[in-house]
Amino acid sequence: MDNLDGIIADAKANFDSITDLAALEQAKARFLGKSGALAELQKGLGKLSAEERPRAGALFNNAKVQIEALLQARREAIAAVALEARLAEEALDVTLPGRGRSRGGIHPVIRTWQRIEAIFRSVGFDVADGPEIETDWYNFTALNQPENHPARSMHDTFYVEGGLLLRTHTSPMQVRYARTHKPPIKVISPGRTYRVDSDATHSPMFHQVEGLWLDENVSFADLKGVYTDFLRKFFETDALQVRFRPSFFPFTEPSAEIDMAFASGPHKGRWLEISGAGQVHPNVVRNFGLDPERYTGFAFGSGLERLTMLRYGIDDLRLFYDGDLRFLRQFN
Ligand code: 2NM
Repeated sequence: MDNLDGIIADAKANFDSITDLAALEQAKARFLGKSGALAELQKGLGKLSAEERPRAGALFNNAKVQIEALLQARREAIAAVALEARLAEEALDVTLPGRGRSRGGIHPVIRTWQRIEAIFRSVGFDVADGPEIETDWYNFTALNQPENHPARSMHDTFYVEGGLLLRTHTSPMQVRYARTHKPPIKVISPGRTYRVDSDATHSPMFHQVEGLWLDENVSFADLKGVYTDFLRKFFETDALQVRFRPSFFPFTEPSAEIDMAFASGPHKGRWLEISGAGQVHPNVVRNFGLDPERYTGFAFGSGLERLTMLRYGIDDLRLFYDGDLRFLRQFN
């Protein structure tokens, strides 16, 4: 029993020299384990006389409690050091500036789309929507396109499975709209369109907006008024000229090409082709489910890319599809 203080001092020195928990558990075995220093002493307790035993037993238990307390204190000290190290390592400097977020923008062609919608809504037009994958009937037949027309060929139209195709213009949306609404029909149909065509001035996917006004007594004169008014609002100038040249489309008769000329700027005084248009063909009105003797009207179709290029002074169509942020950021 005289050894107890020595064993306690040994245990403390030993524990304090240890810096990791696994090694500490091994040290515990050396002092408190089955064949540890205390266990050896415990064997000796039995040999003591009945008078000596209680005092020795009390001393022994006291030593054991002390060693266990030392062990626990050391465990906590090691854990505290580990926690400090972790806190130091994982410390966040909340005063550092953030990475920041760049703001997305609306693509210039879509800005044009939105502006056109607003302009036509302001004069009473509705906006149609419809599928980009169409049937032959909505894309061609309903629009008076002959069965043998070259636009129907695989050189010009993307065909997909199931006899369907990617719409080559936005008119099928107008056919769908006209067949489900009663006159007066006053609607525009902006959207994506697809044609087998790809070079510096043609993209296989491009955007169109078409307009349709059908009612009793709607005439070619109304087309001139509505479209000229649209151009002046879109380009924000009344000083632009508009002219109509005879043309041909299967879905209109008579048909016209619409040209415009700016009074100033880089295009000043030059006639620019801006749209196709015409009086809706009686066969098409019939396919709308309406009587062409009673209902007449006009339709037009314009390219959104072309309108956008003229409005912003963009000289290369391909800039719209390259996704170059230096270009796109200029429209934010
Ligand atoms: C154009 C030119 C002329 C047109 C015709 C129709 C419909 F559905 F009413 F028949 N929508 N759009 C049309 C007419 C389109 O694009 C150059």
